[in-house]
Amino acid sequence: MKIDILTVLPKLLEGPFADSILKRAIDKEIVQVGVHDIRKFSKDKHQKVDDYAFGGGAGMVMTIQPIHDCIESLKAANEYDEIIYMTPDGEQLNQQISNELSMKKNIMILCGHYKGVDQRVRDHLITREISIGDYVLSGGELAAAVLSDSIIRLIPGVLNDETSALSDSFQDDLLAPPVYTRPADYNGWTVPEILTSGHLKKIEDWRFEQSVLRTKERRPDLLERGKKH
Ligand code: 6GU
Repeated sequence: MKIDILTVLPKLLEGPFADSILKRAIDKEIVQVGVHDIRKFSKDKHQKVDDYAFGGGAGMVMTIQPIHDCIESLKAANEYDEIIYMTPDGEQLNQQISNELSMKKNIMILCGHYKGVDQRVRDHLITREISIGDYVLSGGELAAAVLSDSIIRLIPGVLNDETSALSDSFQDDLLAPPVYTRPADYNGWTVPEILTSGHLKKIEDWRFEQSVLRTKERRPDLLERGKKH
């Protein structure tokens, strides 16, 4: 899979892919992540990528030309299943969307800045618009990193048994159960006895119970949606 991210602030996207699971996925060549600086495509003599909004009002708008040229240069080299625009007024990201996107071959992600991009980019070049929640970020870069992380970890071969995504919260509309590690007694704070009993079946049942309990307490809306329990 290839993920190409288009941004005016490429430095913001260095950190998230430089460590841990995402770095390993890139090193293993399971995913290729390209970060593309939109400014390099600007034909303006000062490499401008934004301009005042028609009709007035505060804030700058990202212009079409550099974005269009950047998208076209990538399209000339690869076929894309989706060209996603990160925007707070998009469809809200959830595990189902990440699952779906993790099965695609190539995706492009456009990060907005300032007051956003010229609407004609969204009308003519973008296939899907995604938000990561009801709050406003300064730009789409952190949201693009969140989206990429949630997708990449689901690609077969990225996680091993120990980090398996099957036991993640949300994967079956249930939150994950509590987890514990050594020591079994930390200054009188003990772990549930069942977990040190060695009874695998009982442990599995306990974990499922805890998952349901936790979901009922914290996210009853998930149980409504799942209608499984
Ligand atoms: Cl995708 N972009 C920005 N700028 N803010 C957001 C967002 C995206 N999702 C939630 N807030």
